[in-house]
Amino acid sequence: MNQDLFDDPAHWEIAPGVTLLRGFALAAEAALLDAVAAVTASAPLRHMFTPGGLKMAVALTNCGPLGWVSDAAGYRYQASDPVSGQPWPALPAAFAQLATQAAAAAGFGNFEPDACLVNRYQAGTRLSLHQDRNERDFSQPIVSVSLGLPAVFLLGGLQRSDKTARLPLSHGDVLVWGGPSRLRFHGVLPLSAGTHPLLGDQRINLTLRRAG
Ligand code: MD6
Ligand code: FE
Repeated sequence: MNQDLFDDPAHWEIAPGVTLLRGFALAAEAALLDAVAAVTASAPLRHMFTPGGLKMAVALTNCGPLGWVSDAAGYRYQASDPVSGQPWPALPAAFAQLATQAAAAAGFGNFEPDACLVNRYQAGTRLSLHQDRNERDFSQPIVSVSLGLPAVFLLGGLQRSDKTARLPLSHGDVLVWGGPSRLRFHGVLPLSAGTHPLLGDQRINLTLRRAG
């Protein structure tokens, strides 16, 4: 755990290639929340099914040229929303700009996302331990933005059985995830009930990716 990167307590390299930028999204908060509302109005949050037939606890949608989907056929990225048959909503400029800036602050230059997965958690919602491996190029990082209620993120290792560390994430925190840690297992503990002044009873997580 390297806490003295740039001597900035808000810029913390937790593991090689994993940097937590505390509060990095706060400056763009209003634009981000407006964009989340616009995206979810045009491509509503929904519960997808795992390839094994289980309904996911997290509700999700996407924006950008590609969106992540899960169904009986598997996990993949595709250009259209399976509910509407229409292209996913465009990637909001506020999302793309924040992602590029956060990636650069963590040492990943020229990050240009083409996909943003929007996850919604409510009290009790958890995300089980997984790897993100549906993207084409694992040299590209993922930028993860936490909004609304706080959550506890589980940071594992490269094997599912590796021990996990608990990382609390709050409104405005940005996690940049890449390099030698790109395929680490990770998850989110069940969300505690609460009320966030701007987002109410939920946590929204944006993960911006270069998928194609
Ligand atoms: C979440 N995040 O924070 C779930 N994946 O709600 C993820 O699954 C995730 O934060 C890849 C990279 C960063 C992440
Ligand atoms: Fe993930």
